[in-house]
Amino acid sequence: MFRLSLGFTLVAIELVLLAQAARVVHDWDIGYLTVNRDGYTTRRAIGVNGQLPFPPVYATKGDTLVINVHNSLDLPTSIHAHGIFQKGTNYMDGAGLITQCGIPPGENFTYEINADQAGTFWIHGHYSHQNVDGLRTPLVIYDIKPAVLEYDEDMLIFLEEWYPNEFNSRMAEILNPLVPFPPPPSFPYGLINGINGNNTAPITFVPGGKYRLRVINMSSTEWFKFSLPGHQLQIIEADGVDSVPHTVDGLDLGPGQRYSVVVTAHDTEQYNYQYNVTLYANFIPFIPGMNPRYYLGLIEYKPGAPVKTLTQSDDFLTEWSDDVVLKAWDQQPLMPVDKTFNWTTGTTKYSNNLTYSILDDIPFQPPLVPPLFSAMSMGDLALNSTIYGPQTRAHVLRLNEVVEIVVNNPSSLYHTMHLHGHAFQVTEYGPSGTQADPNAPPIPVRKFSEWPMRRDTFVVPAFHYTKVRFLADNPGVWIFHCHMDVHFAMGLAVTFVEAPDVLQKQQTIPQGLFDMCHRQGVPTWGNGAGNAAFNLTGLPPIPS
Ligand SMILES: *[C@@H]1O[C@H](CO)[C@@H](O)[C@H](O)[C@H]1NC(C)=O
Ligand SMILES: *[C@@H]1O[C@H](CO)[C@@H](O)[C@H](O)[C@H]1NC(C)=O
Ligand SMILES: *[C@@H]1O[C@H](CO)[C@@H](O)[C@H](O)[C@H]1NC(C)=O
Ligand SMILES: *[C@@H]1O[C@H](CO)[C@@H](O)[C@H](O)[C@H]1NC(C)=O
Ligand SMILES: *[C@@H]1O[C@H](CO)[C@@H](O)[C@H](O)[C@H]1NC(C)=O
Ligand SMILES: *[C@@H]1O[C@H](CO)[C@@H](O)[C@H](O)[C@H]1NC(C)=O
Ligand SMILES: *[C@@H]1O[C@H](CO)[C@@H](O)[C@H](O)[C@H]1NC(C)=O
Ligand SMILES: *[C@@H]1O[C@H](CO)[C@@H](O)[C@H](O)[C@H]1NC(C)=O
Ligand SMILES: [Cu+2]
Repeated sequence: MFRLSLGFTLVAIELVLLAQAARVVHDWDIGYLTVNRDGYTTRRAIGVNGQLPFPPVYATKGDTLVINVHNSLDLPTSIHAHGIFQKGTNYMDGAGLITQCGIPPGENFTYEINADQAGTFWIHGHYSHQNVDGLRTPLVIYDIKPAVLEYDEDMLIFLEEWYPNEFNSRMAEILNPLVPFPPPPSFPYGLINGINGNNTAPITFVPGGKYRLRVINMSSTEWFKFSLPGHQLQIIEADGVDSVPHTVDGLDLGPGQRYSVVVTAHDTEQYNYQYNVTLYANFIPFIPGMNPRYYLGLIEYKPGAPVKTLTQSDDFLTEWSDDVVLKAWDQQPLMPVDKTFNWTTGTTKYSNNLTYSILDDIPFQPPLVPPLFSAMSMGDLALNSTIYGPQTRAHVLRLNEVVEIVVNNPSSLYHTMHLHGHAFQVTEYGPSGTQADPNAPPIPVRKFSEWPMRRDTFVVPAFHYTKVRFLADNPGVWIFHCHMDVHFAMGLAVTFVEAPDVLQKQQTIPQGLFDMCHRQGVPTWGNGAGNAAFNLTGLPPIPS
């Protein structure tokens, strides 16, 4: 386990840490290696400095994270700190082809990321879905003030799915017009803290101890449930936002989501217990031994003590982690809406026989010029969304307007939506479309009660809509995309261009980012096609 002993001396620590805002430096040589992670398949993967998993990154609020990336791959790469707002540093967001060109093979780029927020985050590749092949790691930023609940130890539990083949070959199969959609699943195995889920080392509990478990879903497609039968989980954080403590039996995490829970150990060391990680796909049928997959790990009070096995029903979801039940610890009230987007997701085969996913009428594709460079170079025209090119799905926002998004999902697929640079107030879930099973119980409308919880990644379950709001207080270009990489690759994304007029005055893109584009022949001036004004000649045609 990865752990840090905190003790009860948080106030003293706070004083020391304030005086010591540090530069936390990591050198990452990102390259291919051949590994067997799940105990079944040996395959090529993406690791760092010759190893996988990447080591977790730890910092303290106020620090600057310095990640010096050397790209030893044969394709461009980039890294994104998921959940970090990048206020004033949009160009460090790492969104490939949105805020930067990729780092070319053989070259270096140094990310400087301000750790202005505390909580549980992760860093992952954001170019060509390299995250799915291994380029992902937890990012924990310790707070300088006491947590919502006291605890003795801080532990990380990061969950990943691991496929037998590389993302691009799986994607080629999914997009192959000759393979019916959806293709037969190549169901992955589950990794817990970077290794085969059934081989993960026991978690040690001391009687009466209190433990903060930071559970991170770094998956790309599959979902996870996490529970610790015989113990209760008190949620105190979701996606880097503190919550009013809320007790649940288990967590249900979508790709990209994180929770911190505080668990109080039993008073005796009479028994050991098991935690249960379930990896499942809700969009394909039950397949015995495959979907779902279960992993049981030991909670060890005393080596050799009998294990108290407690089976739990699949229905613990009645007490699952639910965004509209959680309340924000800072008691921020619901923000009044200025602008609403009401979008409906869809996945269909187009006339070119390829399957695309859409959020907003047209499948997203990056334009020729990364839209951050268009926003910075086009003067007043940057306020007109047309210049970014239709497939960028750019929506220009005014500074400080409150935007409501309704994502309707009238299908049996699930989506997990993530916006860079922001956390949403999650306000409502309800029914969308007609459920495939006529005997299924009707889906109720569920609304927040007070102080809507904020998080940077929310789920839109099958046949549901989800409503969220965010404040456009972060000038920059921010992609809003499904965090299920297959859907993102098929086009399920839009781009928010937030206050480009303010952005132009406030920020300067470092020279290294211009150089990176130029060396790849990508223009850093002009509209989405690298031309003046509204001339978009040169962009690929929109699929129809
Ligand atoms: C490039 O990055 C690697 C790994 O992060 C580092 O070891 C090397 O010193 C860097 N080279 C330069 C020229 O910055
Ligand atoms: C993890 O994320 C994946 C992909 O977004 C999602 O399908 C899965 O449900 C998530 N699991 C958990 C436990 O949240
Ligand atoms: C993990 O171990 C449990 C308990 O022994 C077993 O039921 C389960 O099938 C194993 N999971 C995998 C994926 O091998
Ligand atoms: C593990 O949890 C799943 C629900 O996610 C449940 O179906 C399964 O029975 C549990 N396994 C055990 C041994 O409790
Ligand atoms: C969104 O639009 C659909 C029709 O396209 C409509 O049925 C639904 O009520 C709208 N939702 C909201 C919240 O406006
Ligand atoms: C799409 O597939 C159909 C059926 O296989 C075929 O008739 C048609 O020519 C294909 N269209 C294109 C653009 O390839
Ligand atoms: C953006 O430019 C287009 C093309 O010139 C024009 O039709 C449209 O009215 C402009 N939109 C705004 C909001 O100015
Ligand atoms: C539009 O851009 C294309 C490609 O850069 C260029 O060839 C063409 O002359 C431009 N058209 C106009 C009217 O400027
Ligand atoms: Cu999706």
